[in-house]
Formats: sequence, C-alpha cells, structure tokens
Amino acid sequence: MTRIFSGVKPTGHMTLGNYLGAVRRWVEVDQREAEALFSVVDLHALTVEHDPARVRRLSRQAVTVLLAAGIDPELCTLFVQSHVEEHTRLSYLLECTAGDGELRRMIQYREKAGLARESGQGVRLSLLTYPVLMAADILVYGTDEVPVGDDQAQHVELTRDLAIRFNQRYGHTFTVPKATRPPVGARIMDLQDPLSKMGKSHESTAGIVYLLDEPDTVRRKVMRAVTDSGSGVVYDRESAPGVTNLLEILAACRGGDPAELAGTYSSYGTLKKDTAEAVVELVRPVRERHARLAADPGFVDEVVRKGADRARELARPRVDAAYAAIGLLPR
Ligand code: AQP
Repeated sequence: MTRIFSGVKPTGHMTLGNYLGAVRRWVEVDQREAEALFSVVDLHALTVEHDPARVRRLSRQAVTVLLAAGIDPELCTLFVQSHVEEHTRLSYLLECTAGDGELRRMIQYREKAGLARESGQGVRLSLLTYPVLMAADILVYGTDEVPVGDDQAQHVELTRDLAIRFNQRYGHTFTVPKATRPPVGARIMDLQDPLSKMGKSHESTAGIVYLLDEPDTVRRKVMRAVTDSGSGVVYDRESAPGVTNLLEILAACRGGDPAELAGTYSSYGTLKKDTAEAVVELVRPVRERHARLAADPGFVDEVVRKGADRARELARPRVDAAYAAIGLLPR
C-alpha cells in the first residue's frame, strides 16, 4: 500500500492555503486510499524567533484543526513531530549526506535569512538545516508520496536527492519519495499581495484567510482583495495575479476549472462575492467542529499520544538500518 507523509508547522493559525494546498486532500483522499501519517512538525517552528508558549498553543490548535477538518485517527496516524525522536536521530545522518551548498540554495532559506538579517536578527543555524530534518521526517517512514503545496516542491526534491545519495553510498535504505500536488489550489496567494504566497507566519494578516476566521471576517477579507487594473476577469497569473488568485480559490472551493470560470464573470464585485461565500461554506464545518473539539483537550492529547506510539514503531527499524548502513556499531 502507498505510504504517505505530510506535515504542517505551528508557526501561526492555519490558513485557507494550508487547507486547499494540502489538508483537504489528506482528508478526502490520502487517509482513505493510502497508509498515511500526518504530523504537526513543531521542531520546524523553532527555526525563527519564537515564543515558547505560543508554539505550544499553536501545536495543540493545529492538531485540533486537523481533526476538525476531518483527519480521522482511525484511518491514519496523527502525531506531533517532537514526540518521535527518530526524526532527529535520522536527521543527523542526513546532515552527513547533504552538502552545505545545496542547503544554501534553498529559496525559503534565502528569503527568510534575508528578512532576519534586514531586521537585525541573527539567522539560526536550524534555518539552514531544517530541510534536512524535513527529509528525515519523510524518509523515516519509507514514504512514497508527499502531498504538499507548490512551495514545498524544492524541499521534496532535496529529500529525493539525499535518499538517492545515501542509498548509492551505503546500500539501499530509503524509498525515494515524490511530491504530489492538488490540480487547483497548490499555490494560494495573499489577498493583499497576490505576488506572495498566503503564509500563516506572515506579519500582515489582512490578506490571509484563517480557517478559524468568523464568516464576516472571511467576507471582509475577500471583498477587500486586491484586484488588477483594467483587464476584466481573466485567468492569467502574469497580467492579472489578483483576479487569478480569486478564480483559483473559487475553483478549488466549488470545483471546476479556473480559466473557464473566468469567462462566466464580467465584474470583480460578483467574483469576489461568490468567492467569499464559497470560502465561508467550505470552512464553516471546520470552524464548528473545532469549537467542539477544543472543549475536549484530553481527547486531542490521547490522539497524539497514540499517534506517536504508532509512528515510533514504524520509524525505528529504518533508522536502526540507516545507523548500521552508515557504519555505526549496533547498540
Ligand atoms: N498558500 C498556500 N497555498 C497552497 N498550499 C500551501 N501550503 C502552505 N501555504 C500554502 C501547504 O500547506 C502545508 C503546510 O504548510 P506549512 O505549515 O509548511 O507552511 P506555511 O503555512 O506556509 O507556514 P509559514 O510558517 O508561513 O511558512 P513559510 O514561512 O515557509 O511561508 C504544506 O504542504 C504547504 O505546501
């Protein structure tokens, strides 16, 4: 059976981008058709300035939102990354497989390191090395497929390179995984800045729809979305990024082809109104279930405790095999 791994990092409240680019498919397809593991990858939230209490709060919230979105612990394994030490055990071996040049080339590293330097903050070494930890997150489970949004494609490519290199040097140990992406919604852009990805850790929140936003907040954000001057309702990322983003969101929520949808609208106002209602309807059940689940933190804790037990069981033999293959004495 196909093995799937993917994760979400607790760097902010989960967004519509997370849902359309990744989580919805985990719920609707992956957990039903494959052996799937999903993780709140909390160690990745420590690579930039962070508040410990906030990370703790957001980690529990992310698990709760995933359950509210329909992740079913009876069908898949849901856990918190730091509860499964095998990820960091393997990460070191992969650091011994990776070169510093390939990590310095990672787009996310360059962008975030640049921002940190500009604001006078130091750049944590983990910001450079976290794609290796991400590779360990994936390879430790013998993962075949990694369902992610577009922004993670480069990291999955690095994971493939490391798996292939390790296998060539030390003998076949890892499955070489591939990224999968949704046909529509793989890159949802910020409503106020349609040239930037909608990211949960971004400072300005006016262009970000959070899954737990109240319906009126969602409507307000979508109605105020930046559109493009002139050209009417056309689907073209280059010349009309704002309208194209709205068409992508509408198509991802309601189904259909965004380019074809463009032909059915003559005004930005109607497009925005329909998009706002489509988003409100899509996320309403998530918000309602989240309110119920948040009232029962004991249940949430039990889910991730059992999930970590299961994940550890799956991960340990492969990490032990990698330790032996690379030349370390068995314990
Ligand atoms: N805008 C997006 N459109 C489509 N997919 C997206 N994903 C994230 N943003 C979009 C996908 O959601 C999964 C979890 O994402 P993440 O937690 O790794 O990253 P984030 O939400 O983008 O959080 P940050 O902290 O704001 O990240 P950075 O700083 O990296 O932008 C992934 O599958 C991701 O592709």
